[in-house]
Amino acid sequence: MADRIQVVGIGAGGHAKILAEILAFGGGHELVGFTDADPARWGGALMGYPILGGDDELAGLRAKGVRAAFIGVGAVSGAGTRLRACLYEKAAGQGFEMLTLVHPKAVVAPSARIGPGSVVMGGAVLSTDVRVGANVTVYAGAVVEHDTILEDHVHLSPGARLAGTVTVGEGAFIGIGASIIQGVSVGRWATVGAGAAVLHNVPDGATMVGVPARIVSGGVPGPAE
Ligand code: JB3
Repeated sequence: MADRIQVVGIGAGGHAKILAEILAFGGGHELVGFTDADPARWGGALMGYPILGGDDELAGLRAKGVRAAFIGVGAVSGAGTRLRACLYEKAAGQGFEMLTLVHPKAVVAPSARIGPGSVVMGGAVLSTDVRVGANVTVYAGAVVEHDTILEDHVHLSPGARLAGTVTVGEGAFIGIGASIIQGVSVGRWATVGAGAAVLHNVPDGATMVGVPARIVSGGVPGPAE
């Protein structure tokens, strides 16, 4: 089908597989393949789609008419959201349309807004007047309640639960099953650990873990138990 929009995925691991499947639900796109940083994988395939080479291939793909891209890396060990942000800025700067992908079994309120390059996976809920920036990942089963703001490059892991009017700052990473009560602000590039119960604001760049959550790095540590 010549009129389908050609797409490249950037990164060819576990996260990318999920996005390839979500893309296929829509039917209006053709995934031409992936780039990957690991030369050992070049010439191989993921989900039946070719791994075309490294990110140096992107400019040539764009010139050949590949119009759109998604960031296929999730939380590659140690790189977190910063690598995703860097890849997003690079691809957008090369003129790729950064695809917004929403799984058909996600629940998205009509008043919610989702920015370019952001992904909402199956079973996730975005409630009334939620605002999602660019290149945000909302993993399966995450619940984002009314008026909450997810700034650019935020990552919500599976089953994270955010009450109403929470703000999650640029690039923050929220771990699997973490809960954040209403009105709390999570700072830019902060980390909330798996299963944490966040009752107070998280400073920029800090890591908060536990129930109730306490700062363990990057801010003023909480009192010892
Ligand atoms: O836990 C869940 C539900 N998902 C995890 C996700 C959030 O993070 C998942 O289980 C993994 O822990 C992780 O997924 P990701 O980022 O896809 O990791 P992995 O499966 O290890 O694959 C990463 C791929 O990205 C590898 O093939 C790397 O070589 C490649 N990569 C790393 N840096 C890159 C770059 N590819 C490109 N194109 N450019 C890079 O800079």
